[in-house]
Amino acid sequence: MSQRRANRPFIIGVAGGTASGKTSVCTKIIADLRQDKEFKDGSVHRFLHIAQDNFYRNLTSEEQSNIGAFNFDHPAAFAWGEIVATLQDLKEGLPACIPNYDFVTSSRQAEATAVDSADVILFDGILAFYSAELRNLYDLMIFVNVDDDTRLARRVRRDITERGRDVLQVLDQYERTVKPSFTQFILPTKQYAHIIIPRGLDNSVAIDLITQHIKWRLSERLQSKTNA
Ligand code: UZR
Repeated sequence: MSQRRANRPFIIGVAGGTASGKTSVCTKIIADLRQDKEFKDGSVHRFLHIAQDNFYRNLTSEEQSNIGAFNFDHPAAFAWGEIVATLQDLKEGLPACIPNYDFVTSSRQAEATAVDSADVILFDGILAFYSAELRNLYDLMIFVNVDDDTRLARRVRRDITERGRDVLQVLDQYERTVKPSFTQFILPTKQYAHIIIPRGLDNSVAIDLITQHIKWRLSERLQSKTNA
C-alpha cells in the first residue's frame, strides 16, 4: 500500500433513493473521466468508488433472529463512525479498509478490502447526505432523482436477480420500510445537493456537465500544484 498522496482528493457524495441508479451514475462519471486524454496520461488521476452499502453494520443476534422486521433503510442500520473515519482518512490521502457486505445473508464478510486514496473519490448511498460530518467532507453533492415507480420496478428486478429475494418479499419490504424511510430520511437530504439529476443515468446532458465540472476542478488543482 502506498503512503499519503500529495493532493487532497476531490470527494463527491452521491445520494438518492434505492435503485435510482447511484452506482451507475458513479461508474459513468469515472468512465467518462478516464476517456479524457488530459487525464489519461500524467498518471496523476486515479478514481475510487465506494458504496455506503458496504458499511451496513453487523446485526445483533436478536436482530438477526427477526430479520424480516429490521429496517435497512433507517440511519441506525449503518456504521456511521466507521464511514466518517474512512472518508476522513481518504480525504487526508491515507489508505483505508472498506468492509464487504453480503446482501444475501445481510452480514459482513470476514475480509475487508484495503484501498489507497485517489484523486477523485465517489461515495454513493441512500443516506450519503444524512450526516453533517460527511457533508462537510464532500466537494460536490449530487442527488439522483428518479420516479418512485421506476425505482420500485428496478428494485424488484435487482433484488430477485442479485440479492436472492422473491417478489413478495421485495414488495413487502418496500411498503413496510423502504418507502416510509425514503420519505422520512432520504428525501429531506435532497436540499443539500449542489446538483439534482432528474432521470438519473438517462440524463446524459447532466452527467456530461458534472464530468466537465470535475475536469475543470482537477485541472485547477493540477495548475496550482505546478505553480507552487
Ligand atoms: P441501494 N438492503 C437489503 O435489502 N438487505 C440488507 O441486508 C441491507 C440492505 C437494502 C435496503 C435498502 N433495504 O433499501 C437498499 N431494505 O438495500 C439500499 N429493505 O441499497 O442504495 O443499493 O438500493
